[in-house]
Parts: sequence; C-alpha cells; structure tokens
Amino acid sequence: MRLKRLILASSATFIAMSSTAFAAKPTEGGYWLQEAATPVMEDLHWLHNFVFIIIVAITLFVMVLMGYIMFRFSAKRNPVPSKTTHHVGLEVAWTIVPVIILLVMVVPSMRLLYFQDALPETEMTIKATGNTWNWEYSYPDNEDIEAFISNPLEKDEAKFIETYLKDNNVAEASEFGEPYLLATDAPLVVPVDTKIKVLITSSNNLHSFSMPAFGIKMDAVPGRINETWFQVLPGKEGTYYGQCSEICGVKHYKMPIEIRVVSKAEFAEWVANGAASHKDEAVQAFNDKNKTAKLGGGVTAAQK
Ligand SMILES: [Cu+2]
Repeated sequence: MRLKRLILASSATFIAMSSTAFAAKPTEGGYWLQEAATPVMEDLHWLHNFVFIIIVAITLFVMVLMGYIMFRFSAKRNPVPSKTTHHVGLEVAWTIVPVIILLVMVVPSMRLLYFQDALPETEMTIKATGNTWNWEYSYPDNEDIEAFISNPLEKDEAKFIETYLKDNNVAEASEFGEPYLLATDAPLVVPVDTKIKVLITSSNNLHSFSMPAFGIKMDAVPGRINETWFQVLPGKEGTYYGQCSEICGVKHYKMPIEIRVVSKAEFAEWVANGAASHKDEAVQAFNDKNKTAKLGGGVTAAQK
C-alpha cells in the first residue's frame, strides 16, 4: 500500500505554494490554550475565559475578605470577640449567591456540551483506529483512499524531511517544520470548511484521539466506536498537531496526531492522486539515503 502511494507521489508534480499556512502545536513555555481552528474550540475559548473571570473575581474577593478579617479582628484590635453564631441574612446570601454563580456557568457550559456532542449533518467521515503504537486512518465513505498508518518521524528523519520539503517549497512544508514526536510520516488530510465526522476506535487497548486546536478529545475503546466531529474554519488551512491522550503503554509517546487541513480543491487533487503526498516522497528519499549509508557501512565492516 505504501509502495502504491510512493509511486503515485513520485509521479505527482510539485506545486509551488507560498507558505502562509496556519498551524498549531504545543509551544515552548506556552500556558494558554492553542488558537482555535473550529467553531467548537472558539466556544471552548469563550467558556474558558468566562469561567476564568469568575474564578479570578471569587479568589480576589475571598483574599481581600480574609485580609480584612485578619487585620480588623486580630487579637490586638478586637480583644473581646463577638459570640454571634448565626446570621440568617448572611447564611441565605452565601447559599443563594453560589447557586446563582453556578447557574450562570451551567447554561453556556451545557449549550457547549451539546454543541460538541450532537453531530450536525456531516459531509464526510474519517475513521481513526488506535494501535499499539500508531494511528491508522481510513475514509469509510471514499473507497479511492486506502487505509494508512501514521508513524512519528525519528529525529534525523524529521530534520531531513523538513529540509527536503522546504527546498522543494511544497505545501506540506508546515510553518513549524517537522517537530520531533509530533510530526508523522503520513498525516491525516482533510478539507477546510467541511463538517467531518470522526469515528474513533482501537484495535487493542485504550487510546484517545485528541486535537487541541479543534477542541476534540475522544477515547478510542476496543470493540466500540466513538464519534465526534469538527469543521475547520475557512482560512485556517495548515498543519495541526495533537497526541494520544490516554496513557496506553510503553510507546504512548509514539502516537502523535498530525492533521493537514487543505483547500477543497487540494483535497480533491489528493484523493485523485491516490492519497499520495510529497511527504511520502521525502520519506522515501530519506530511506534511500539511509539504505545507501548502511550498504556503505557494510562494505567497510567486511573489509576489516
Ligand atoms: Cu495511545
């Protein structure tokens, strides 16, 4: 199957494209959420910020109140403490106010939960299967695309492919290059501005299909198919990185998720090319180089 893709890739012509692609991956020292690429993630950002403001307000209120009490009612300033044990008004207030705060939070929260959970009329389906340890992708409603396995790139492989794609100035060259432990040899390719249903399952143990910029995280459970959806907003074409988010075993770190979002026309072209990409070509070039190097090394060893 890989071979077929490689043959197709080598026959495909390079498309020179200015690299203004959007991309999202974890950043060094980053502490905020990744930039939203889907309506769900935009709403998640909003809810996060909204709840964050409430949390900050409550924390400040409690801190100021405690500071005031410690200062005003210290043993020095208030030698004879009050013997009051109940205050009806106060007790009603500190019951009602938190209830109101929770109600204010629950309404947008439940709305978002349903927005995430209830699948809209989707335009295409992709299937992600977790294996030990890699992701397998297939397009159940498109027989022209064969299922393929996505493996992370080794350090030197990532470096080589990054240079290769940049030198050839192809669309696959992502803004971030080929980040180690995030970049894969075969990304999942999807069209932009399309409602996509994602079927998620596992062939062995628990994994989790997670893409932070899309606001999706869904467990991959053996013998069961979970579903979620995403729609990448127009203008957000680019490469996105996520990881398996369920500790699944010794090579859990070997399960990155790379999604390349392309225009609808580019997607059609990718399908027409038998799901071949220039990255396949770069991987092949790396393997060829390595094979040559290994053969060379073998000769030296034999000579010794
Ligand atoms: Cu996993």
